[in-house]
Amino acid sequence: MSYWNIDKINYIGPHKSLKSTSGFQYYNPDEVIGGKKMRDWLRFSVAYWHTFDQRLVDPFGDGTAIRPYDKYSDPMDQALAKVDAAFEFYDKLGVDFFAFHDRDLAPEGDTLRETNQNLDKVVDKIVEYQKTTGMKVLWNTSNLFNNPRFVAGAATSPYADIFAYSAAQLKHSLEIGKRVGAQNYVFWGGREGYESLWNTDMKREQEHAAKFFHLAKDYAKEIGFDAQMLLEPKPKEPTTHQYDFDAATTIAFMKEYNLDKDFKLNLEGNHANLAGHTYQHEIRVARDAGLLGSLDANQGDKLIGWDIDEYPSNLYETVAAMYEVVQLGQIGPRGGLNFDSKPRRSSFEPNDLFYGHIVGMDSFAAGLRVALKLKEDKVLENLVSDRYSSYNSGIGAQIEAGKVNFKDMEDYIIDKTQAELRAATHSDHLEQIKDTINHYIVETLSK
Ligand code: XUL
Ligand code: CO
Repeated sequence: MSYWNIDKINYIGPHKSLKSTSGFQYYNPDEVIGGKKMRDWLRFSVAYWHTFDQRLVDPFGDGTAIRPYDKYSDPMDQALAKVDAAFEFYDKLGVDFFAFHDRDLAPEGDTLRETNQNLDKVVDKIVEYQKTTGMKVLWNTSNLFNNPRFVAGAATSPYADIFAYSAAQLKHSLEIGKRVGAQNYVFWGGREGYESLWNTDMKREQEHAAKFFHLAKDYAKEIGFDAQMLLEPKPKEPTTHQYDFDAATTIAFMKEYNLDKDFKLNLEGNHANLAGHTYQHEIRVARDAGLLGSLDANQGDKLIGWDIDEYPSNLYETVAAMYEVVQLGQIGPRGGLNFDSKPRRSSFEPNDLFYGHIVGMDSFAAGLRVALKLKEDKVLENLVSDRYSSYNSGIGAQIEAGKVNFKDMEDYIIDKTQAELRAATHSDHLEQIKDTINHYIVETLSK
């Protein structure tokens, strides 16, 4: 039986049609560019929660989504049917990876024991599918935020029983990660933050979070689950203040609690925007720290201002993100682009899930093509190295080598005139840079 009324999505190449079709115009999975197949550069992943579970609710209304497994009213029957639908979806879309939370897959029981039993049945079915399809798990994670028990946090809950429950739930999720061969394991601390500082012992909560992460990585090692551990920053939503605010804050936390050897970052476009940053900024911060792990692909909307998780379509942003990736040579040691994205509430038909992934995958494939061309032509590389060239010799080289102190620099500079100092600076011609990038986007994609 077929769940999705659409043919397999193939690469059709650009210019066959200017109108979006059910095919990729830029994503050609086996084409080698920049020394690697596109599928290996991009490592696209489908997010189980947004694709198969999300009903397209918003704060003002019920879900509008029509899904092909809606006819199953028993939650376990539906959970098992969703696995069939999911694997047909992956095949038709032509992706190699998927990602999931424990709670995406199966309904909760009354006790954790019952919940784990439900989950194991669905995971059994997933493992069988993996054997025949070769589908890989980019990452799995534990949903420690949805149930009311997590009202005040999971690892940072003031209630010790909730910490213990979270640890036990996570334990099982790590075991599942091992069974499905997940390449990474993500922690997004949905409720790990505070609503108000008046009733919060912030230091104690952060120590508890660090303890939780240490216990998690120790248990993963103990059971031989060899995934790259990742923390996913987000500044707010759902709590007023999330502890893993952005890349820089999370890196400081990782260093303070000695987690930076075992953990890296999973960065998301819309989260970056909520923190007042660009996606490129967050990726650069992680790249510079050697801590880029993986990417959640989505975009926000400045006019809406909350976490709407739109499918990426903004080429300028995908070029900027892929520029960072191309400079690094990879997304992360085992990273990929996971579509933590959903259709708008008004795009409620099943095939909108395909159209969303098509625009997302093609936007990142286009971004990759442009970024590689910028790199090949050394457009920005030359510009940046020229901008700092005064450090290559003379006083600049002495500063970098630590050979001069404040007194030496005073001696060097004290009699230079206003005009001489002005001549030491140069216009950035930023408008020209942006014009050049526009040309690269248009030209690269019209070839
Ligand atoms: C929430 C979010 C999550 C994480 C995984 O904003 O991004 O879906 O990616 O829990
Ligand atoms: Co995410």
